[in-house]
Amino acid sequence: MSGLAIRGVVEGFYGRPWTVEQRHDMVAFIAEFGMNAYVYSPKDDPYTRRRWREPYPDAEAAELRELATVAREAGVALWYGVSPGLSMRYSEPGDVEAVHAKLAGVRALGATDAALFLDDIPGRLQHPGDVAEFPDLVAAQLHLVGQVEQRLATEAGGARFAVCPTDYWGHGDEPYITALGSGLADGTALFWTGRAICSPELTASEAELFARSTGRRPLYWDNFPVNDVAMTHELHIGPYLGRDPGLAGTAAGIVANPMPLAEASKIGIASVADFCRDPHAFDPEASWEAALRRVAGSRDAEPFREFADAVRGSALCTDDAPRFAARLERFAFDYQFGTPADAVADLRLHLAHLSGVAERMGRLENRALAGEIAPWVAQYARGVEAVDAAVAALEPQAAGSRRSCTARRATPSRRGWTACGPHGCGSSAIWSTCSSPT
Ligand code: 14T
Repeated sequence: MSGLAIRGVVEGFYGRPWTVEQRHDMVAFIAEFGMNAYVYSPKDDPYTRRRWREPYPDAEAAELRELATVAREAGVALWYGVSPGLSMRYSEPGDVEAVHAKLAGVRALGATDAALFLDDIPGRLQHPGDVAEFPDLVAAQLHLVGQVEQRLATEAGGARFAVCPTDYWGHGDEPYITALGSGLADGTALFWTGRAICSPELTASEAELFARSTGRRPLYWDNFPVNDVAMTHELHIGPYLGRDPGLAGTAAGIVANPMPLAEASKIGIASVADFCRDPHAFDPEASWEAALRRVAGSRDAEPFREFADAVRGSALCTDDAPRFAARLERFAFDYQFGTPADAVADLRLHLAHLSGVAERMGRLENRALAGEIAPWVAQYARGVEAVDAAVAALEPQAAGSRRSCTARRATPSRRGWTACGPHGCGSSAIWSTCSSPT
């Protein structure tokens, strides 16, 4: 079964854009995973959006040229997306010309393909001249798109072109997207994020509906593993779930929008690449485990896997810490129906192990990864500590429920009970035979 035609990454998040080094490294990484597209359009590169009319100053131009070279050598197409929508006057020939000029400028720097990003702008025409000239936003946008299509055809023969709509998510048959899609040239691609901005699922039947109404297969802009805007407190290193293998025959491609954290994003990106290469063979959990190993390195793979278990959550994955949840479930059962003191001691041993995992995350071989995940590791360590404190508080009661300890319960000293716990006796095996007075 063949994979998706366009598969790659869109540097399209809000927040600090990646550095030149991170981009070069990412191009190599995605090429290794068989991806073929790097869409360049960081929301906070001033020259893509706020100051879209201005050409790149020399230093930034040199960086883009270098990126184009690195991409070309890796066999990755470099798409450049310009986002003029915040200040664009569709009725002004000068503004339309400025869009052409911007795209011609980056093409001269080596960008192979072009995109027009009309996302996250007002949903209605704002400038009086536009309101006077066009019946609605979509008519104005089609006027612009049509001219860009023509210019690219005459000036940049082989360049592909993609449009990101203003309404970029939903069912796919809403009036706006239907009108926009129907007005595009046949070869123009249309981005879509699915049923939501961050879609838990992308299905073949939704893609088919989109294709019927817009005249083209969706080019998915998959908002995974991105964690910008309202998600900055989340670290998205979980598995790539909910993508229908039927997309193989119904989508034009998928580009993943990552986190500003370039290194940690590689985990999600590797799985998006695995999916795109062969959607029917894709196994989310196996791909995820392989990605964790590839990014953390084999020396740290096991502890990193354990940390990552507690950080699986995203729009795609609501099952946040399945292994730990199962461990707590077992504890609850053992505490109630087994030997409470053993249950407490066993869990505390495991928690001690997890706090070792947290400590280990600070010493990862992949230093960039260690740096990026540090705030979440600190939170993880605090969580482990909090659970341990809660479980430790059960110790007197747990010990009290054991016949061998009842004698001592009559005259407990605080220190005595504590000494009987895992910090004192050391293990549940010792605990169960412990009878020494303290
Ligand atoms: F163009 C799109 F397909 C798209 O997703 N645009 C942005 C994107 O740059 C951003 O990284 C992503 C994830 O936050 O979502 C879009 O941006 C938003 C979405 C919101 F719901 C910005 C603000 C929002 F309130």
